[in-house]
Amino acid sequence: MHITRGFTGRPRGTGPALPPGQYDARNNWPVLSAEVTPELSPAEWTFRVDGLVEEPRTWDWEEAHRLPASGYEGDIHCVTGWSKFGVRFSGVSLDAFLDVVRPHGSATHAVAYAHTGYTTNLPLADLTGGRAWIAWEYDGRPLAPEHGGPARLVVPHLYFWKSAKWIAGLRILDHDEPGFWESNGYHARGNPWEEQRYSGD
Ligand SMILES: Nc1nc2c(c(=O)[nH]1)N[C@H]1C(S)=C(S)[C@@H](COP(=O)(O)O)O[C@H]1N2
Ligand SMILES: [Mo]
Repeated sequence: MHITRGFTGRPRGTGPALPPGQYDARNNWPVLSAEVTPELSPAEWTFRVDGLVEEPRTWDWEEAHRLPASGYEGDIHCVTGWSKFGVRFSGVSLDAFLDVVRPHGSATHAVAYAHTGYTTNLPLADLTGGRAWIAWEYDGRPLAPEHGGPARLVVPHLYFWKSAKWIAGLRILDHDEPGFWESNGYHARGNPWEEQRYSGD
């Protein structure tokens, strides 16, 4: 399996680094959900990519697992202030899904949506280049339902609200369209290193 190691601005040999205004959650992994955790089995889970693409497509659990395995080992940062060092997610790189559907040249953004209705917007450039995953394992075990299992989006270089739990799909667009938190005052992109917490930051 291909593992990308995060190098989120961490100076070599000095141990983990925190983005501005963040603290180390250590062994804690807080659960942050706007919704009630859904009962969603792998057999019921699907992932769809449509919008401005050549071939819109839906993958079920088995089909998604036939794509090349890929994962992320590194840090995650929540806008409420906690960061977690050295987490390990595995699944499939979003590049593998996007290679199949082939976004149009005019595509610039995406809205990720969950099986529960949660939405979040991202520039397409933040979802490509081996920086975003559909993940179903955490630390080598099935992802817990409260953390987005059976599968969630993981975009670790942005604040973790972009990493939609219970991911259902991506709509590819030629413009930016605010999702749930972004419509409620949060930043359109959410880069923790530039402390893009709220719109206007
Ligand atoms: N579907 C869904 N995904 C979501 C959220 C949510 O409320 N619903 N919260 C976001 C926020 S604010 C964060 S910090 C992370 C939290 O993930 P965790 O609960 O696994 O720590 O999920 C993100 N993805
Ligand atoms: Mo968050």
